[in-house]
Amino acid sequence: MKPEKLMIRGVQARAVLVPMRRPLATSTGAITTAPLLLVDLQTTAGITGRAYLFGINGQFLPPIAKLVEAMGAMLKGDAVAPFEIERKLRAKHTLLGVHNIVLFAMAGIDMCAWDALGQALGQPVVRLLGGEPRPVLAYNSKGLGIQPLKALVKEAEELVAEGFTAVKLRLGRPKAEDDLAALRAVKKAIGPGVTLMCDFNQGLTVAEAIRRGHMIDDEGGMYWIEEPVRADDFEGCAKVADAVATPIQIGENFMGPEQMAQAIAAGCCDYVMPDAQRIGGVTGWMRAAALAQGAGLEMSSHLFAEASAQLLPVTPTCHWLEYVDWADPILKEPPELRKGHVVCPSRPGLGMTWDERAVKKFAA
Ligand code: SMN
Ligand code: MG
Repeated sequence: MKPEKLMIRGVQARAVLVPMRRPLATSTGAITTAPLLLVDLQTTAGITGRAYLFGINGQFLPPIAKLVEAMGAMLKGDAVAPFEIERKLRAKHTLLGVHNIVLFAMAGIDMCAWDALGQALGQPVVRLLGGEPRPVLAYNSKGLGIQPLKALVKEAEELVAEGFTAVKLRLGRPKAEDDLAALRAVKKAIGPGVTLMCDFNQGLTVAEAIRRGHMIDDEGGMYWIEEPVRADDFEGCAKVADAVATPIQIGENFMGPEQMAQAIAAGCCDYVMPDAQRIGGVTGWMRAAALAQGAGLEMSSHLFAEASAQLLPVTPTCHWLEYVDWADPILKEPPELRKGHVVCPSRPGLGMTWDERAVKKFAA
């Protein structure tokens, strides 16, 4: 099939609330179900491009769905050409602001468009981008939320037993010494051979982040400290990165490559981890990957294991894939794991098809 024949017929969005096997408590609250928006982009050739968005909270899904569908109507009859789609949607939303949920909706459509192109060419997205499918090193990020130590230790052992060589612990308890106790308990449970990251989910002030950062430095053995302060406080985060020896990781809240460029210019982190939805889909990711390459910063992914498995192999400073299984129940073929890696499938497109029975069951 010639991709130039591929035109957009319409876009639909369906909300699902998928139960999580391991609820996740962060410093900003607990997530017990995965609120996903399933986006289907229909083309004239009968191919449907598919992607999902993560809504954080089920109540946020309807407004994102409305935006996705409004954008779909603007694109009716246009070619499935991600750069052209991006140009048009950015122009149409300039005065509203290409930010936050506008950007999420655009990213959903972008990922669908790349998926449809991959299906039309019979190739996985990684090959469309010039790469080859290969397994990507992953950390198990499904749990280790803020919870009592006994449950934390048990979960740490279970997550490592799934074959991973790295796990991520959520921190940001009211008292620093309670974070330290959690860190020590998990470190002891996983042993010295397993890499440990931690994530404060923006929970600290700059002064407190420096204090807890020094505590973590003194303790030793922490691979990165993620989002210690408010996500858009690049100046504050730069102070933390200067003061603390443990590498600072941010990026899941970069709103497009433009904001990532600002963060890099502020010198506020040692590593970056864009999120396929916030960075602007496949298109935004590739631009972010060039920024990370230029700055010499290792780049990891945030959530979206399926799309990230296609994107990290073509990321010059490829670092870690964040693995969660939250979309597994609604996927016919969930990501395959191999020795602590996520396999990049060679199925066409992003390789996701919905399990319609499960979609019906979990419909919001
Ligand atoms: C996170 C973000 C959003 C939802 C769940 C968890 C967390 C992470 O910051 O990095 O995994
Ligand atoms: Mg995080």
